[in-house]
Amino acid sequence: MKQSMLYPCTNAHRSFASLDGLWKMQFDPASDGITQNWQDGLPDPFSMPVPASFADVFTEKEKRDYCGDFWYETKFYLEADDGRDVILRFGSITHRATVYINGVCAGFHEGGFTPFVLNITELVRFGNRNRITVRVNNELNETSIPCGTTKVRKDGSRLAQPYFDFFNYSGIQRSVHLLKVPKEAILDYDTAITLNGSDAVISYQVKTSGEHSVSAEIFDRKGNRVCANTGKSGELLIRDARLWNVRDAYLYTLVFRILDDNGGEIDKYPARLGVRTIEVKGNRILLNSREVYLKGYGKHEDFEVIGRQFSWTVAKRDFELMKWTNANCFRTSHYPYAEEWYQMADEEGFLIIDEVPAVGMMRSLMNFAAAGAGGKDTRFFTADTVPQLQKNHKEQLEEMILRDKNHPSVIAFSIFNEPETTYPEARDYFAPLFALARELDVQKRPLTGALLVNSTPGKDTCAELCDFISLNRYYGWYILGGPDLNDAEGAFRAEVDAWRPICENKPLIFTEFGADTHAGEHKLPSVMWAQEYQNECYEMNFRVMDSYDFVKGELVWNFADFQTTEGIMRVNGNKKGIFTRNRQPKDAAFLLKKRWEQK
Ligand code: GCB
Repeated sequence: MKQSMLYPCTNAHRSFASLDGLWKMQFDPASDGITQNWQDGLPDPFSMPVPASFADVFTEKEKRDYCGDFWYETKFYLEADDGRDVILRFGSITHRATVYINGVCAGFHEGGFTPFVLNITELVRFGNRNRITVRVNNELNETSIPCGTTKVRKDGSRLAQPYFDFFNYSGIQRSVHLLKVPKEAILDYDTAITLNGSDAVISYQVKTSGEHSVSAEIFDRKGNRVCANTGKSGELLIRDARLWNVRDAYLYTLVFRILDDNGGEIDKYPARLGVRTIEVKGNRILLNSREVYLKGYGKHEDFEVIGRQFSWTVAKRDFELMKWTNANCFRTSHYPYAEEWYQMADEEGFLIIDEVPAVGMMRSLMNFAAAGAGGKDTRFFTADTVPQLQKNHKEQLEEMILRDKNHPSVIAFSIFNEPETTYPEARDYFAPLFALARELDVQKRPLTGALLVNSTPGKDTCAELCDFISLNRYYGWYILGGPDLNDAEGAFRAEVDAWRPICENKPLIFTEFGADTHAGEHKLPSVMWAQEYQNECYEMNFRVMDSYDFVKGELVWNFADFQTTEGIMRVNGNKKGIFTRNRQPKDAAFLLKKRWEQK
């Protein structure tokens, strides 16, 4: 295990301070900060909130679109040494970061959507002020997850050119914590759940950094202890277990303690436990052995001004809107979201398909365009960059699973979004990633990946790796939109017919479908971009989906309008939202609310 990803908590042994606030920042377009010793202090900084996506706070285009190296700096006071380790934890820095403590390099991390921790005990000055400097880089290339390229303009400035359809928000985008943890500490744990009649058996494994024994206890919501065991691994039996269910999310508390030889406590970590099982049987998805139909959204972490920064208030509004439309599920398209999203989903009883940032694995700007236009094969998985890409992909997958594996809300992992899967090298690339996920996830959740329009039976090489098939399909938009909607229906039916033999034994869900819609636009009869058309397009899609009993879920694209790179295909962002970017309903929200009430 690379690092402990446990979310910070406080108790008699552990404490943390938030380092969020106003930091200093400076762009480093010549990438010579290191040679100028910026790690010892930034020479000409401006102030910048942390966490934040820096882009949308600026009024100047070159700052918003800045691509390259940039630095952050802050200082913190550390009280006297109390014998515990001092750990610096970044919720995420996009996309790569080198961290310096008092001018000395403490570590490097690549991957913009997962936390990383650094043990800085040897680098800090106790009873003193300490400086953190971070050199960040937000360039995209074909080994980065997500993929893209970086263009150098005539004046030498760089511009991110994503192979994906969302703005390349970057910076220290999630919270920073300074933790104190005991030298002998709980590092990680796994749980796997089996239901036995009305009882539940929880097998657990705990990793610690020492040899002392571990105790495990489960408490119910009222604080009553319902079972206990000792040992770093074992089983816990909950009699008459209250299950965790969709919109009925009962959570127990699971407490691990490291005990010394006299029974004294060395460390303690409390976690929430939702008792639920998830499996695919034949072409059904079963939650607690009962079939569940997935209804909901592909989302983004995206909001006005704050970009990708997590906001409890925006997230709460999103959950309220999802509940209002009777949804039960969302996909974290196209990257792992801030940890707080999963905590809220655990509480609210929402199902999550958790996606690794493997998007843009096709040489095409904004990734939808080439496919929609019947685009050409780029043989992406035959390039020299592939071994390094796969290494990064594995690391991102491992970090996501390590971080999210104990959330009851997480019911599946998605290993990719719309790669070029139409030739055998793609399968060679993805098979080891699926194998890795199966090995790492003790709960053995179903695995999937969202397939692009040209990944059809006979052409696609990766669907067979998936436990359920996920299709992104834009019949009525990129394919046969507007006046051709009737033909779109026929073409869509023909494609779903072709999936039937595969789906005799595998569920099929739609992970994307929809139509760009301008919230202010109305037209009778309808035209593309008007609200009436968004409804008609959805009605057509639902007619088709309802005719196939192996279709087991529908996640519309997208929950809300979101920011993308500038371009002729986008009107200040992607407008396929069911809600506007500031979270007000378009007409389609009422259609979904009604449909999902009955579904
Ligand atoms: C897709 C992509 C998604 C895009 C969407 C669209 O297939 O997975 O990232 O935003 O299409 O709206 O074009």
